[in-house]
Amino acid sequence: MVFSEWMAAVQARTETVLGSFLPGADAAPTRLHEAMRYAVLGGGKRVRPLLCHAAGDVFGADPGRLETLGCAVEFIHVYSLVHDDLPCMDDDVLRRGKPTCHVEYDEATALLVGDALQTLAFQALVRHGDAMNAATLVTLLAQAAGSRGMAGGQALDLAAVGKTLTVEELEFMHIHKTGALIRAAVMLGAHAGGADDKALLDLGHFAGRAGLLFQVVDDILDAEATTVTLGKTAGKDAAQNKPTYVSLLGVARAKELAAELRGEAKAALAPFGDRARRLRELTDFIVERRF
Ligand code: GRG
Repeated sequence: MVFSEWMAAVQARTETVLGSFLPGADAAPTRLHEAMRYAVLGGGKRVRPLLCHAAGDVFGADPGRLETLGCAVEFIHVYSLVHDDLPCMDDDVLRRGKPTCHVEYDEATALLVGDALQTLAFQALVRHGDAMNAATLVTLLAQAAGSRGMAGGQALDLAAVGKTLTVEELEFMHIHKTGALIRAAVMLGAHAGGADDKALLDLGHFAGRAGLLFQVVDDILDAEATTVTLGKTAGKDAAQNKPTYVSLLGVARAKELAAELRGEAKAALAPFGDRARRLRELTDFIVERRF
């Protein structure tokens, strides 16, 4: 199957499984459930579920299991987007080409949507787990989403507004804010396939490079793409005086850095040979995406 067909199939299946985990919009409390479905369904590239599937494929993991693990990470991701868009954080009105959750509903509902999606993620995560494995999976995702992962990265991001960071400080922030969840997606897929310690180490290295690559490309797109193409407000970083790879290095050097990270990510996949084909293709997709 060519990459575009594989990607479309995983995205479609992810949409179905996400929908099956979400309470129906007619179930009480209807406004909250409707808002959860609004935030999760019908948009997004589903990069994290794709990474989870691609990592699991390296070890022949059960696709049904990868579906639920990928959805668990996607629920955390969507919660982070909903909260990030709130006026007290990034204060945005457009996400995935439609009004942000708090604009379409209200701030309190958006806050609860994030809360409820976070707990739903863990419900999804343990659907297939036996007792011990479930503990491993829960620990992995909780650490990635928590104060030593994504939430901590977001705290650093908020504190960095208007400041000049060094490239090392920027990297530290993004390893947590964006990278931690990307890493979790890869590692959960690998765990589902029973990867051994050496393989987990190699994939962890890949995931670290891929997470930074994702962020560097995100910064370039924010500077170069339009709001219509992105489906979210373009030029936001500069407008908010946020340190980014583009503001620190300039577009040309940021593009060189992306090329270096792409090479390093793929080099980390060498031990897996052709079994890591989808991870290589996804690395290219992360660079070549238009939104
Ligand atoms: C609120 C705890 C908390 C964390 C928020 C991830 C995040 C932290 C904020 C999102 C803001 C942002 C633009 C982050 C940069 C990278 C990123 C996560 C972009 C959005 O991810 P995509 O491109 O989005 O995968 P889609 O819509 O395709 O799922």
